[in-house]
Amino acid sequence: MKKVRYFAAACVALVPFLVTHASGAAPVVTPWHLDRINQVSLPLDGNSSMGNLTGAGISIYIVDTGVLASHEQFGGRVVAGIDVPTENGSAPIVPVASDCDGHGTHVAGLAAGSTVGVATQATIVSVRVLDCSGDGDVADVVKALQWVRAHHRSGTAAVLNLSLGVDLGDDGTAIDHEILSLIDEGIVVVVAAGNGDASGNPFNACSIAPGDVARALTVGASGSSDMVAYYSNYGSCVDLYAPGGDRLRSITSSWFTSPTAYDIDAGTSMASPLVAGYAALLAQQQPTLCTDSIANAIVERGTQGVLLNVPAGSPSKLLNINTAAIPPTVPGIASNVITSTDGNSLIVSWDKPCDGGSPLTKTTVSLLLNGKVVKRANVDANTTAVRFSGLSNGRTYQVVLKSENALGQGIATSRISTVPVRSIRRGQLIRTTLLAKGPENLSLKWSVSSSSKRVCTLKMSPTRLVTLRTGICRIGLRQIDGEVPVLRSLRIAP
Ligand SMILES: [Ca+2]
Ligand SMILES: [Ca+2]
Repeated sequence: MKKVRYFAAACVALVPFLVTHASGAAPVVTPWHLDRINQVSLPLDGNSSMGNLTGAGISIYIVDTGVLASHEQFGGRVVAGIDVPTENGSAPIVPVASDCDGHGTHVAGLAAGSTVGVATQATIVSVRVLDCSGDGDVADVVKALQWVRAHHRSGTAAVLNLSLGVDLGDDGTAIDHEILSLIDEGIVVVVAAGNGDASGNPFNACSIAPGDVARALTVGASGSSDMVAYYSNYGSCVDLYAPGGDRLRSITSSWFTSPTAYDIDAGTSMASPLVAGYAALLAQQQPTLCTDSIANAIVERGTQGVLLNVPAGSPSKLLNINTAAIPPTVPGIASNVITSTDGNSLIVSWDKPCDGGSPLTKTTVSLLLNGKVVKRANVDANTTAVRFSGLSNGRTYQVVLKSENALGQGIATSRISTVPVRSIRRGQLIRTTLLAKGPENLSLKWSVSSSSKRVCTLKMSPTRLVTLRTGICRIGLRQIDGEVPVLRSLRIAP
């Protein structure tokens, strides 16, 4: 057994969860890992069909060593996302976010390869956090996950796979924090449970990040005879098992050495992307579902009682591809809530939440001052901005949003502090940051609206500036995918 352990410059170990590796295996027509998960019990029936769903239109973010985009399994479906090691200057590779290790290409193949993967038409977004030696550190993973959050278009279903992890004590909570915000943002997050310690002894998956995140799908590994794999971490943080291979039979998938290369690996790294592929199928079928609905359905549908040697405290559930419709729920919570000031008004804008599978009927926006609701607006499902007028200059308010569908009211957002209400005088020079406020860690960019008619001019090069009436300007703020923040001063022209 070859145990691969990677060390970051900061002496924090980020471990791709892979236990064995052998190259040169030929592609197989019916991989056992796919054959197994579309049926309830052994023996294998030789059928690996996933039905009519393919994951088409759904992005799966593969946070790993990169992905060989030209591999025949991907048919041009790989999008180069962020490449943190190259950005850090440590290991430039061409093309960007390609793979010089192999792990990420193998994992991506299992999630979305055309014959070795589950979601055969999903889009793969390569998010490279580990370099050619498989080294990476927590800060790089955090940076990559923040990039994913900005890149993801709110309100569209997506999936993220992390076949790596770190001890919670090695600043793993920093990764957990980002994972939770991705789930809130509408991304189904699937993570590997891990392959035990340096000596190969499995341990409780609750002691690694992000395997310990309850709302993530944490996946253990099983072998070809349905035995829980000898290396697989265990415990209550494991949600379900999926084929990851063992000493008898490993998992065949795409490899980075050429567009026609394959290899066999075993590990929870291989089990996790099978679940990610399944999540993409469900997301394609019901793209407005909230992420927790998809995650819960995947766990509930796991086949109970077929696994052997299940460790005490671990669930006896094996991945089972079941594409029945998922019942609708109440809506999720709005994201990207932005507040901007306009004279004695506040403008609140947001991105629509997941509707839970039943159309939104209304959104209620409450404005609070000193903890008391002072104004409330009920708007229809398609409205994503409201104006509150007649407010007190210099005061900071709070907003709370809650959406509703036929099943009832969703959970309210937390109380979000607004910018202070501020009158803008002609000729005043003011920093744009004082006029509007968006979510933390998100990039904000400004541009000038063509309707500004030179009433408002910008000193630097920021955003959308819309004339409200002569001499007074309204600021519109929009998050731009992957852009660097541009927050400058603007001048309100006479
Ligand atoms: Ca089968
Ligand atoms: Ca979980």
